[in-house]
Parts: sequence; C-alpha cells; structure tokens
Amino acid sequence: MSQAPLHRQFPPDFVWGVATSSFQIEGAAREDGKGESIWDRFCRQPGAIADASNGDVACDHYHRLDADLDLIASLGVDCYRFSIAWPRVQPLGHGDWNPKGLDFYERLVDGLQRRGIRAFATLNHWDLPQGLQDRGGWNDRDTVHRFVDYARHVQARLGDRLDGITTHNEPWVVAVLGHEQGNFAPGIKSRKIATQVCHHLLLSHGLALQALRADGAKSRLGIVLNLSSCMPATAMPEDIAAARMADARGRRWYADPLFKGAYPDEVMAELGADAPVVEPGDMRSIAQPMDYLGVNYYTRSVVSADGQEWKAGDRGLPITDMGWEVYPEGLTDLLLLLHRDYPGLPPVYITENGAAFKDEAVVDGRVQDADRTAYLRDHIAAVAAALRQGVPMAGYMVWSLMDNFEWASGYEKRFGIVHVDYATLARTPKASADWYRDFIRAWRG
Ligand code: PNW
Repeated sequence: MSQAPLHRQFPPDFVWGVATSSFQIEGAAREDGKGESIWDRFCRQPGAIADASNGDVACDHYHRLDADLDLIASLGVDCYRFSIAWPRVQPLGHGDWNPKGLDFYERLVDGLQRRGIRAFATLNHWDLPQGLQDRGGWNDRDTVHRFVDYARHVQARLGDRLDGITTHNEPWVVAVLGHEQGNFAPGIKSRKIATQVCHHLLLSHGLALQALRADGAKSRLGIVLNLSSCMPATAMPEDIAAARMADARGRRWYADPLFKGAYPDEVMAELGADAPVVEPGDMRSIAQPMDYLGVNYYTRSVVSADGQEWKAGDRGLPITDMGWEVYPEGLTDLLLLLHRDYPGLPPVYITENGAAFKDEAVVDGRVQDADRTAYLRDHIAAVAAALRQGVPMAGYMVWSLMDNFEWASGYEKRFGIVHVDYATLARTPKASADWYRDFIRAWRG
C-alpha cells in the first residue's frame, strides 16, 4: 500500500515539540535561592555518575534562556516541554516559597508565548527537594500533600499561560531506578519502599489534579509514563507468560490505577509483603479523568522466562549508545495496546522519543547524525501507523532539544538534536534538527 508523504499523515492540529528537564539543562544549582535537590546530593556520591559529573552548570540554560528560546523557535516547533525545579520554587519542599524561582519560569513561559510556542510544564522530573528526602521523601505520605501545595502554587502564578501541566515524569524510573535498584537518586535499594513510593506518586498525581481543578485550572492536566512494548523471546508458553508479567509490572501497574482505579492483581500477588499500603479512597483519588496521557518511548523489551538477558545486538537491529534496540514498530504496538486496554483513552502525546548515538561525524561544523534522523523519522512513522488505526494521537516531542546531563550516564550520552560543546557551552544544531525543522515546515504547508 502506498502512503502519502509522512508529513501528510498528520492532521493540522497535531502538535510537534521538543523536550528537556530542569536538572538536565539548567545548571545554576545554588543561585537565586534554589535549594538542594536529591540529584544535587546523589551526584556527590562517589561512583554514582559515570563521568563523576553533576548538574552544577549542565547546559547553563538558566543563564542562556533567551538564546535557548530563540533556538527552540528556530526549529519551528509548536510546543516546548520543560520541567520546573521544585527546589527553586520552594527550597526545602515545605515552608517558605522562593519567588525568584518562579520568576525564572515566568520569563520562560512569557518568552514562549511571545514566540507563539505552547508551554508544556512538568512539575516533577525527579529533582525532589533534599529537604523532603530528609523527611522520608516519596516514601512518606506527607510528601503527597507537599506536592499538591507546590502544584497549586505553580498554577496560581503561571496556570493562565501553561497549555499543559504534567504532574510526574515516569513514576517507574523514580520508583524502580531510584528506590529499588538505587542507581538513580535517592539511591535506595528496597522493593518495599519502591512500591510505596510509586503509590504516593500516583496518589499525589490524582490529588493534585483534583486540587488544580478546584482552583479553576485553565491548562490541560495529565501524567507522563515511560512505556515499552514487551514481547516474548520465543513462542514458548513460559516466555509468553513472562512477557505478559513484564507488561503487567511495567505498564499496567501504572496505567491501570490511572484509568481503572486498581492495581493489577497478579502484580499485587507477586509483591506479597512488599505491596504498598493503600488507604481507603486512594484508588478513587488516583483515577481522576485526565486531559492527556504522555508516553515516553525509546525501545521494546524482549522477555524470556529464564530471565536471561536477550542481548539487543543478537537480533541484528541497530543499537543506540544506551544499548537500547531501535524498534519503531514497538511504538505502534504499544499505542494500539493502550487504545485496546483503556476505553476512553484521552489524547496521547509522545512526550519523549529520541536516541543517543556515538561517534557522530562533524562535517562543515554540522554533526551529521543520520542515525538519529532515521530514528526520529521511523518513530514518527510508527505514530502515523497508530493514528491510522484509530489511536487518539495528539502530538510528538523529541527528546531532547539539546545534549544534556543524562543522569547516571553523565554527559557522555548525547540525546540532543542540537549539539552542546561542554567546553564553551556553544549550541550547534545537528543535521537531525535541520531535518525536523524541514519536516514540520512541510507539514505546515
Ligand atoms: C527518560 N530506563 O529517562 C527521562 O525522562 C529523561 O530525563 C532521560 O534523559 C531520557 O529518558 C533518556 O534516558 C529514562 O532505564 C531513563 O528504562 C532510564 C530508562 C527509561 C527512561
């Protein structure tokens, strides 16, 4: 079957964007009254970050806001997804507010508005105030209420200019990488704590949506989940069962509470004594109607019953510098699965998709990242395939606007469509940025 050119496969109201997060780009870690975050603290733990780096300077976005806004505008995008650093707004996460913190985001939001770009703000992209971690962090139920206060405070000041407000970015990463495996902040290793953290993240999402709406929310409200499609390594029944269980742990554990008000029984049973404490009314609070669902997709997972890691390279598909297999069809599969499992699914945005690649050749001052361009093009085509099959797709955002602090990998992994020279902090669009700009231009017609 012949298809229209890719850009013709998206409706005129589709939203194209680029994404970043506060800790990964801002720097200015101790300026204008900002408090310490759990990532500031975690980076100082020996061995925590591959290149022993931290977020003190990062891309210095805090001091380069206007130039970065011009850069975003030069791509011709409709939307910019960024996150707000809670410790800038409320240094300890409880008690006093720091007006200078929201001054920065007000300049950001106003700068986007002047350039005709929609603002898509995330309230929690992992940089919890250390002052709350000192009181137990997301494991403590009181943090749920502190988050609701913070959400209301942000909305009161900026809500009239935010197109979207996302409560949390990727609760799976915070819970599992941060509290079960411990390779992300705050570096805790306990499955029991991780499940409670996850419950509190979801609960704080639901209670924040209720509070923001009671306050007269003008923005669309939602959450961002990182999801992959799980496939059995072979057609053996054990592998099929293992893949189903991996899907229940990684996708349904998060999406079922949000859309059905219940955790999947089989995961609850598996957790046993590590299951979260759920108070009466919690599940109903979590399952608030959402205006959109954000999906971050990078790769699929291939699952086998013996738990043996299937080396991505064994299947002959390209592998990114993160070791993640390039598998765009998995994005279509995932979106169809969400559409099937959750009737009444709200509009879906791909809030992150992109790739880190090694050895990007520089020709005439331009990073020639043909591998990244192909990755983006093929995943955008995967979104188009989901659209054709009825999934309510509303937008797509590239991770990331620019190379930045890639968490435990430090600055070694580069996801940007704009290159950052960390010696000079100069930004140079890569060939993939040129491609994305031309693609959006063609779509606009
Ligand atoms: C996401 N995993 O993180 C984040 O939202 C971004 O901040 C990050 O830069 C981007 O993806 C690229 O890593 C993830 O191990 C980190 O499965 C790790 C995983 C998934 C997402």
